[in-house]
Amino acid sequence: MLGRASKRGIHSLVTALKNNALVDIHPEVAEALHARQPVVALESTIITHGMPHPVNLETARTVERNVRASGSVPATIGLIEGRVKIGLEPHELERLAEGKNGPVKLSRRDIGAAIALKRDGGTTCSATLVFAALAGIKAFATGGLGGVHRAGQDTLDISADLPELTRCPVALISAGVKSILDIGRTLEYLETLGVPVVTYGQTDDFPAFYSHKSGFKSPWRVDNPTDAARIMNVQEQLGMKNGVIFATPIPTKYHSMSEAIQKAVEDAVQEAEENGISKRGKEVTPWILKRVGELTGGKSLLSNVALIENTSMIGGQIAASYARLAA
Ligand code: PSU
Ligand code: MN
Repeated sequence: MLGRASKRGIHSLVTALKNNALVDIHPEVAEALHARQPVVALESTIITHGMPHPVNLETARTVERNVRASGSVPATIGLIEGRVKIGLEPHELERLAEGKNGPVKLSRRDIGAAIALKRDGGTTCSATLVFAALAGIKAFATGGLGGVHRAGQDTLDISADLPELTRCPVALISAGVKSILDIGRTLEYLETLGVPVVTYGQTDDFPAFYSHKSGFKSPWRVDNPTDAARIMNVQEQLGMKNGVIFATPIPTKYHSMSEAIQKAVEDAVQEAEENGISKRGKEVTPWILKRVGELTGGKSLLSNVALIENTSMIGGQIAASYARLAA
């Protein structure tokens, strides 16, 4: 149950954000939050750095439609000329997708600078979580969460997405983490951080993005939106400030492709190591994704689109269930 004080809190926060010089909440999103209707945040790095044009734009639109179809309001988050947009207008979505103004990839550390220097930007999971939490949005659907990179124990390349989930009480719905990462260490690190990991349907395994199986078990599993929403609700009632990961396996139709894609992932990761790309910080993930796309003749992109179409649908259902529970 949301106490009266926290309901008032959301109302005044929405009003404050509407008047804030830095953040624009789309009127439809502000209205939904005010009325405590379900809202699903969507990230924009997948648009600016994760997929080629025009597939990125088509996918961003489809994902918004899926959220609507499941009874929630979509809020794609991004930076336009230094203003944070919680809910993008169609022309803003196009601008980010076309990359006209050189959008940067934003994690938490980049937020202050990118706003101050009036940049366009795509928000990664970490930056999207920051703004979703700020606006009081409870669910966020994406494709793949970042994680501990291979040899991350030496390079310390661990995505800012992981610690962000300790600070933001938001449910993140993704198809797990990509097998370009060290999945075992990613799960260990999430345990250390105290971030709950829950597989949503299909399997007890923690899914590996292009594949429904990683060989690692998730600590928890649910099979419907109501149970997912109840986990969120318990954390909320206890005043816990961390989020929760609902790891949603790619649809069965795409399982048969996963082996070929996995082979390409291994090749791309090796190339990245040999060419020194694996030392180039935030460029690593986009580079490997692009290379896997080339090596699979576009198959990985098809899978990527399918899995985010799925997580957006399920994210919408979970947000709708949560809104009913919290009412
Ligand atoms: N997974 C994808 N496409 C993406 C990303 C992940 O399939 O574009 C993005 C997400 O925004 C994620 C970010 O938060 O990559 C992680 O980047 P890094 O590994 O640099 O932390
Ligand atoms: Mn990194």
